[in-house]
Amino acid sequence: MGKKFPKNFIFGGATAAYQVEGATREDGRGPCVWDDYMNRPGSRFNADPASDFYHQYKKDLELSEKFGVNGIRISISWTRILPSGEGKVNQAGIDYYNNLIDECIKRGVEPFVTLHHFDTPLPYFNNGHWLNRDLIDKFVAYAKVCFEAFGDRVTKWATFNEPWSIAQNGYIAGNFPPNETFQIAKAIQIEHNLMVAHARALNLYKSMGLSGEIGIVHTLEGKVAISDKPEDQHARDLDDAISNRFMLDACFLGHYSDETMALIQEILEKNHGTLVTEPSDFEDFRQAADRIDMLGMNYYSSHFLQAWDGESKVFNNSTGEKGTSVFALQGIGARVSNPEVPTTDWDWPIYPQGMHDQLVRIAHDYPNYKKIFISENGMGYKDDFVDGKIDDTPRIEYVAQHLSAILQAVDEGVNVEGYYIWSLMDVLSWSNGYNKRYGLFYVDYRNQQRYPKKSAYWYKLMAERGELVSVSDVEY
Ligand code: BGP
Repeated sequence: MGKKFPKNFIFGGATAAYQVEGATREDGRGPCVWDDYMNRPGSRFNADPASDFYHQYKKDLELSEKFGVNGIRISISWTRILPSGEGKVNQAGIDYYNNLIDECIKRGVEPFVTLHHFDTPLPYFNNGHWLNRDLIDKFVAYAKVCFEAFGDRVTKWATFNEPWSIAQNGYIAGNFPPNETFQIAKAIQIEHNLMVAHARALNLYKSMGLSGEIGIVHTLEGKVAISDKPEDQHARDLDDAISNRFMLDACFLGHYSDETMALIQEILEKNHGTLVTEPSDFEDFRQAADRIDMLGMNYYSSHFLQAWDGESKVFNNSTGEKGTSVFALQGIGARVSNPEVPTTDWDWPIYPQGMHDQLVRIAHDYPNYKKIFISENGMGYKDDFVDGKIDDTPRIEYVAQHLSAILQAVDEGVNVEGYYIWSLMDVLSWSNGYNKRYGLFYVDYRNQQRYPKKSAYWYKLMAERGELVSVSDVEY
């Protein structure tokens, strides 16, 4: 411990509109895909009131200020601004985000705003979602409304949160709407279409003469071969190509490299699919790659890959019953457990080395990157609430190990300017509900009271000292 953070490092907290706001039917908000999905028969939970951030944001920002949190990731709900996705702007939505952004600034908690964090307007979802290229234009038009309304005060923007999760979870793993499984070619097409939408929104921002920074948030999953066997190493390369490299190339090279395309083509051939692109996509990519200001990197886990010739099979552990996950994809590989690496109750390997390696990889493979923010990292945990206190020492240890990995990468020359813990307060988890908690602040969902966890006091100490502190330094 005791390692110093870079000067002006942001100690942030992350949220996403749908996971915190609640109030899904208030003040003229239109429906998004998740409203229907979470209210389907048999659903275990929904987004009302979630953490009631729509009404409680002042409380959360006051706590942020008190606990040294000087940055917050928020996202904008597209259908609060444009209830049917396009057309008439809903003034109440603009007012809400204006008030929220102003409150962030007043509290010294700098907002980092994501335009799309999974919550596509329902009509577009029903009309082909990101497989339908019409959605690209709709997204760029929505982005313009946001840049015009908030661009005078917001200086950190991300176009999308985790395109890979939209593609993988919705079309391969089947735990996000539309719950399709093993549609690997569709997932690749969606990744491409999202990269075009990202590039076009970024190019629009740059054409508007605004003074902030813009980039994208990718989840960068570490990929490690389980053995030295060439076939396991190839499985690693294939999984890395579809999960990480394909989209990083689009964002930072401005094209898909020959090596990346060879891996993607191999996956497409084994899954009898093709990728459709338009020549203008690559002009958009090229311009955006020249101008991207920052990368938001989300990191939770890495996967250990083994070659796999069989049929695809997936089981999603969405209840925290340890040891139940299965993930093997035809034409790619199987994600297997590594007995030397511990996992969370949700079977996510705890592997901070993977975070370091992904940071170094960005700097090495994409030397035109300018800066990286860790835009999400944290540990899902079934916190015990005892007499108003939550001792979440395992979370502190998880985060400390990851911060140490980041500082190691910084020592090796990678430019990381901030860390946004997932999550600021406890939030709704998309496919797990409310018992998988991540927050610095515990939310008692019965009455929306907030309680700072031990991790909040630890985070505060770190922000004050500007150095990594150990769990034993915290009094709680
Ligand atoms: C990321 C998302 C977040 C958040 C986080 C934790 O993929 O960007 O929105 O949900 O993962 O995931 P989960 O809630 O499934 O544990």
